[in-house]
Amino acid sequence: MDNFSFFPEQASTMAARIDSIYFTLVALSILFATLIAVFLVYFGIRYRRSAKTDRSNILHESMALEFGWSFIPFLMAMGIFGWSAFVYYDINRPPDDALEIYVIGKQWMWQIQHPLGKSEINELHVPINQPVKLIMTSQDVIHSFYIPAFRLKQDVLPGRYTTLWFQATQPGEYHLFCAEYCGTDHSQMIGKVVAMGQQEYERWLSGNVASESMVDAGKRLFNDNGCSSCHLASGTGIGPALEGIFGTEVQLEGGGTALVDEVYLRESILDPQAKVVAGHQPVMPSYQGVISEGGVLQLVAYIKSLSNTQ
Ligand code: HEC
Ligand SMILES: [Cu+2]
Repeated sequence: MDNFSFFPEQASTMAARIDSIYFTLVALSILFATLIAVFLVYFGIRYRRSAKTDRSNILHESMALEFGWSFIPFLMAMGIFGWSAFVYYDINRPPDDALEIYVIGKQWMWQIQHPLGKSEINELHVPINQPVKLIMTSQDVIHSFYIPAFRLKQDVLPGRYTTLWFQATQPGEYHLFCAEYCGTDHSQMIGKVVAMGQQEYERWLSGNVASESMVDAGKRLFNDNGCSSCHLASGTGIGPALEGIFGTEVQLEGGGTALVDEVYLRESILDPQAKVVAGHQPVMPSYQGVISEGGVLQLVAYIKSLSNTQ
């Protein structure tokens, strides 16, 4: 408990912005609670039954008062709404140049996969002063990825990808908690985020285990599972070519379009019949139960790499 604090240090670019909203709300609440309490006591004493206070000239209506106590709180509420919405918007828009790291939550641990192949359990190493985007999913129940020092928290859901982005500002080790009750050992589902300088991070990334990058692993799965026999780069196979599709809109059978993002790719692999590409037969087999969530992430990374032509 010695390193537990109610106000952890502010270690991300979002932290100070969120704290300002928080402290403003607390200050306003204290202000109004105090005002009401003081007037309550003051009037209670002043107009108590035995007091000889002047009770003539009772005020029955006042447009100015009505207007004032409706309009001023309204402005305050809208101000807080606008301010919070502004911050919320930024929290939900990862910058395009963010470093992408994949996270899988499972009972009861966090599995982290770095694009260049390094993977870790219950630890997340990130560089400071660079936006990092986490693409997260769960293998079983709902978890929640929570880093108090960054003031950020995002649910991690089975069957979906959610994202969380941040930019760490100081090197250090920070608590990582699962913030959604997820079963017996939920309280043990803890880890740490290690933020380090760019060079240290590079060194850490390239250190020991020369494992396969996510793209390479995805490419291997793509060949091993027969994807490559239907999805030919030439587009002449049974399935559509996957080159360059990421980030585009595809036409669907029966009208409509879909944006090709991580969620769409995952669905195309696990539930191919959910959205059938126009001009194709629904003949792709489902890989539900065949390829793990980790494998799907690697395939997604590989298919994304087919669209990186710069
Ligand atoms: C039997 C042939 C076949 C195999 C094997 C196959 N697919 Fe497909 N795939 C298709 C067809 C046909 C479509 C188009 C119809 C549809 O959307 O279901 C498709 C669609 C897709 C799409 C959507 C493409 C788009 O343009 O929107 C993706 C992504 C995809 N497959 C990935 C894979 C991956 C990854 C594998 C291997 C794990 C795989 N496929 C294995 C035939 C196949
Ligand atoms: Cu959990």
